[in-house]
Formats: sequence, C-alpha cells, structure tokens
Amino acid sequence: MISRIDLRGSLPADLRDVLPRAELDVEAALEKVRPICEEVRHRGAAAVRELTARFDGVELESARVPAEALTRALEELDPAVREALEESIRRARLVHRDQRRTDTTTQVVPGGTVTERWVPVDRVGLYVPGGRAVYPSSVVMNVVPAQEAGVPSLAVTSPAQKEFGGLPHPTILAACALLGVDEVYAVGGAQAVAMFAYGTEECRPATMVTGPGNIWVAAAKRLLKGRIGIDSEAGPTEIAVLADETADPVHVAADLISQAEHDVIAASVLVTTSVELADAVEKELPGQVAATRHSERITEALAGRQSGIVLVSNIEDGLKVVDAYAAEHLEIQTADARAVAARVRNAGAIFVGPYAPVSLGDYMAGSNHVLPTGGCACHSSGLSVQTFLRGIHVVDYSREALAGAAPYVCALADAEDLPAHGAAIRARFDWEVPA
Ligand code: HSO
Ligand code: ZN
Repeated sequence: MISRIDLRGSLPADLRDVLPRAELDVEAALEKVRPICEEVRHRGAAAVRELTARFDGVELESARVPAEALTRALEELDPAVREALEESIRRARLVHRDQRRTDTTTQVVPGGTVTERWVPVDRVGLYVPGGRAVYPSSVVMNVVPAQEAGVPSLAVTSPAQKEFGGLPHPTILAACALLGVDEVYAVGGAQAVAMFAYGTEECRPATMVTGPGNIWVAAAKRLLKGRIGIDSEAGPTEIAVLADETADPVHVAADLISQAEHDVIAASVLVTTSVELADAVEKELPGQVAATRHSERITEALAGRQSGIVLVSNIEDGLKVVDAYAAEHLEIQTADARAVAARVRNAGAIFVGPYAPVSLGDYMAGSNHVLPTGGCACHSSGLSVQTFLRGIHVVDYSREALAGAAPYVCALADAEDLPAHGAAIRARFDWEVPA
C-alpha cells in the first residue's frame, strides 16, 4: 500500500533525489492557461462568463454573488458548523493579530532617520477552491490575515457550482458572510486569477491574489505574477511525520490518511528511526483506509510515488531528511518532541507531539493552513499578516545629515561612473561640498 525507502547507513549527497515527491508540471499547464488569461484581459466579464460556461457548465448572469445569497447561506448554515467556524475565526484572529508589525524608526546619524512603515496592499483577491475540494476553512485562513493586516478592499472568488444554482458552495458563502466579506464571485480556475489581475466590468483589479487552487490556478499565478502579487503557487497537500519508537502507530496512520484524503496526488511521508513503528503503521493503514469514506482516493495517494515510509538510522538523520523534504506540514512524534521540533529548519508548519495532529491545524489551532508545498518551505512561509504588508522605507535627512553623507555618496557614485548621482547631492550645497 505504501512504499519504503531505506536510508539507514549513509545518507545520499542530495537527499531530494531519493525522497518521494509529486511532479506537478505547472510549465505544461502554462500554455493552456495563457489564452484564457488573454481572453479575460481583452474581453473582460464576457470572457469570464463564457469560460465559466465552458469549464463549470454554469451560465452566469453576473459573476458577482448577490448579497441575498450570502445572507441566505448564513441563515441556512447548520448551527454546529456555524459555531465551529466562529471558533476557528476567533482562534485565527488571536494568532494573526499578534503578527501585526509596528513601524520602526532608526536614527542612522543625528538628523538622519530611516523608518520602516508597514502598509497593507490596497486590494486583495482571495481564491477558495471548489469542486471536490470545498473548503470554508480556507476562507477563514485567507480572509483573517488580510483583515488583520488592514487590507482595505477584499474580494473572495470560488468556482461556480452547477448543483448550487451556479453559486459557490453555500458553506463557503456562509463563511464569507460570517467574516463580513460582501464581495464574492462565482469564478474559478485561471479565469479567476486573470479577473483579479486585469479586472473586468464587474470586478475591479486587485493588487494581489492569494489562496490555494488546482494546477490551472497555480499556472495562472505563475503567468500573471508581476502584473499582480501572489502568495505561493500552492500544490497538492503534504504531510511528513518524523517519528521514533515512542509514537503510536494508530495515530501516525490516521494522520497520514487524513492528508491523503485531499487528493490522489496528496503526499504522506513517514520518516522513522524504528522499523517496528514502520511495520506497525503499515499494518494499521489498510484497516483504517477501508473504514473511511474516501478510501479509493486515499489508497491511490498512499500508493503513489509521492508517498512513502523512509527509514533512517537516528533522529539526526531524520532531521536531515525532513529538512531536505521541507514538508508543508511536519509532525514530530518522538521522545522529547519539543527539542526535536526546535531543530527543524524547513517546514511550512510544525506540529509538536502526540496531541497536535495536522487536522487540528487545518481547522482550529489558530495557525494558518495555507502553507508552502513542493519543498518551497525551504524559502517561503505560509499566509500571514506579513503576506499582505509592504515595508516602506521612509528616509528623512536634515541638511547637516546629508552634508555628512555627501562625500561618501560622491565617492561611490564616481566609482560606479554615475557622476549625475553625485551632482544631485552637490546641487544642494553649491560649492560647499568638495567635488
Ligand atoms: N490540509 C489542507 C487544508 C485543509 N484541510 C482544508 C482541510 N480543509 C492544506 O493545508
Ligand atoms: Zn487538510
């Protein structure tokens, strides 16, 4: 059901070559996505309507979800789901509020200061997947950091669903209503990213688009990046578990299965020092998989080349392996899990010990679940308030402070053969500053 890679003994020079990982060919998708984006760019709302009819089988009168639909979705929301969403929002707000930045002013010389001023982007388009993946929790994870960052204008888009009269899934609409988001569109795929990038008659262009999506969304983000700001190109979800003989195989198996449930190309990787644990998890998997609703999808994900059990000689090597893998989610289920977790350098989010499964983080830990995938955790972070802020340097120098810097500026400008740079300084002092 799940393959094994034995790395006991010496580790290979480039671990990434031997570790399981999905190949997602975003480059190939670019060619398909390019004409779609061009259509939206040149023909706006009409193109969005046609593309939605073509790809989602829905004839939209307008891409904008009417206010009544949002109100109705909230009224009809199951009270237990409403309570859970409210609690998820409350916890996420606590964490994200603490991420706000305060401006800092550094006095470089007397009369010369540099202030870093944190300013939110003007307008954000948040993408929430639809289809098989209906994630009202992702509405929370996108909207809360943008709101806490102080983004003044915020729109959500999610694919039109035939079975819901051409609107996005009602729980997604209800989550928007709970969060106070009233600008919602029933548009998915590459055309949604293009709609935010170029704007249409119905939707003003956004400064930034964030949120997970399928390969078409990832390709459109890659194509339009620059025209519009993006977060990461989210790929299929991943869980890695670093475990020793103290881990409970029932929990480990359940956690591997939980993320395999997302997609046939989702990745579940166990890195362990214990052959006994590996055996016990392997024994545990089939029963748990058979008992769960999406067993077919999960079986395919676990059997895929992106999933596997990796055996290592010791925790040191285990740490090297998980750092090389740079998982979106990393669980540490070892003795002294906190100490081991503190040594991890590459992961989107780390879940420490037996009572912090990834599912907790998906919904209710307060942490964000939009995280870097595909190894991007070695250079990127998940969504946070910081994603939506820019740090603007404000330079404020007095005449005297500039005079003190002038000879240095002139010397460096000359060294770079850019004399006009030096002249711009000298112009302020006439002959006072020697050439
Ligand atoms: N594990 C997914 C997020 C999610 N899980 C949404 C359930 N719903 C990617 O972090
Ligand atoms: Zn999940």
